[in-house]
Amino acid sequence: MNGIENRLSERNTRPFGRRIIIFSVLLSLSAVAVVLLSEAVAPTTTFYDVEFPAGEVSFADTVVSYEPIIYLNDERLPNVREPFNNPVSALGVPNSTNPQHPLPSLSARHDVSLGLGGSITLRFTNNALTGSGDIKPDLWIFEAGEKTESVFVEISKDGKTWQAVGRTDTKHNGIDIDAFGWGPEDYFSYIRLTDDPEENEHDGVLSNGQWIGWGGADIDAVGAISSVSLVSTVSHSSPLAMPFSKTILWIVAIAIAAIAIGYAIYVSFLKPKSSKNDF
Ligand SMILES: [Ca+2]
Ligand SMILES: [Ca+2]
Ligand SMILES: [Ca+2]
Repeated sequence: MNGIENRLSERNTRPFGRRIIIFSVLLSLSAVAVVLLSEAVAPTTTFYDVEFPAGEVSFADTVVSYEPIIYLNDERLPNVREPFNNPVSALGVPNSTNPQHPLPSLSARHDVSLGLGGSITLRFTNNALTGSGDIKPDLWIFEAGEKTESVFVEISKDGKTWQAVGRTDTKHNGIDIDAFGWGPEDYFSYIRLTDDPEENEHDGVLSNGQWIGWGGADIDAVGAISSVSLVSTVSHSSPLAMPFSKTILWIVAIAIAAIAIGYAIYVSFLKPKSSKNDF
């Protein structure tokens, strides 16, 4: 009998060790799945009442070129000056103005001036602009200041071939790319904004010896409301956040979590009481 008991004991001991390992692996996989999901299903972010379903990833990531048009204005000073000639200010989420204080102190400004007729080209690297399939705006230009200074908007898939998608104005900071024949199957990584020189803009405003305005549109941020995340910063056409990929990810995550929870319940409550030999 002792031989049989020993064999039973051995058999119970080994599975318990394996169970611990299996349970740990399942828990780890669940954690990985949750992290992947949190990446794939980013929380909606709202700026100035404009919703960005993909969150902060929606905004432009790098500067391709900055070509301001700079000249001496009536005060014999450059119409675009430091620190409003730093194109990096146009990247990331809006951070230069707020709805209550459209013109905060200069030290709180983080926007870049184009100068009359100047332009800036930005690139989305961890996301791409796409269409919504309807008339809702897909792109939003955050322009600093009390009133929007107009820019012409062009978008590109490869940074070489450009497509005009309209112009912003005082009432419209949003651009609907579906209206120009594009849709949810199109992915754009580049955007070029060119100040409309015909608009009745100032070329720099001096008040009581203090500069309070700069020439042309002042770009704070550029965000894709209709945005897809990209697997690679190199690829322009491999969106991870396709509905199909998300669904698969959800199914895998839920399945792993269910197995882990089921196993925990089994080990804790349903396992035969002989398990005390396991220790
Ligand atoms: Ca981005
Ligand atoms: Ca649209
Ligand atoms: Ca900014």
